[in-house]
Amino acid sequence: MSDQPHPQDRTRVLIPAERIQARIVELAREIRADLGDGPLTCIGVLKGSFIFMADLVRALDGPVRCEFLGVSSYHGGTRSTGVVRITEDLSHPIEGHHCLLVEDIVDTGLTLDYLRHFLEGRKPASVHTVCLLDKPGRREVEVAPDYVGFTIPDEFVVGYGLDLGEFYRNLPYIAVYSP
Ligand code: PRP
Ligand code: 7HP
Repeated sequence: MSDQPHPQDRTRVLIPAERIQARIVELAREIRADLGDGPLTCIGVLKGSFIFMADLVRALDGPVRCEFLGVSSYHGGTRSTGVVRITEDLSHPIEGHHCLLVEDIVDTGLTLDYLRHFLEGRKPASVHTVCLLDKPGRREVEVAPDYVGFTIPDEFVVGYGLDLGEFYRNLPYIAVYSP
């Protein structure tokens, strides 16, 4: 017997893979329409955004740099610890760059709020934010991502990069997890 969770046991599909892909194409168009076709530094927030980042940058036309920030605040559970920890810094300076912070989900908003200030301290030309999923019902700080893929209810979700205890990130869809 394996101790690995079986996705079908505890999950139900909320957003199928095809809807995610279609929405990402729309988001990429919106972002370029607003921000222009110049160089854009996309900053993926690890680990959760790695799949969204990979699909979004391939949908974006024009010159794109890819950077990553390692961040953790959930430490494996279903509740934010409220303490945002940077585990991996950017690999290059972003001074003067137009930046797009790429998040998988905005929940309490603590991570996005922290990272926005963190990046602004590096003197970029601009910082915009995009998240695939927004759970506005759970905000603890007032933050509003500039671009949102899907607004979702207050349920714990997994898949498409999002985890529970490091499992489920590989699901190609977003699913609600019920314990
Ligand atoms: C998740 C997610 C966001 C953050 C959002 O990261 O990827 O970065 O939580 O939550 P918040 O709005 O309540 O701050 P997590 O700490 O689970 O790390 P992970 O990306 O490595 O899974
Ligand atoms: C973080 C996070 N990780 C996975 N699923 C959720 O619903 C989450 N909210 N915040």
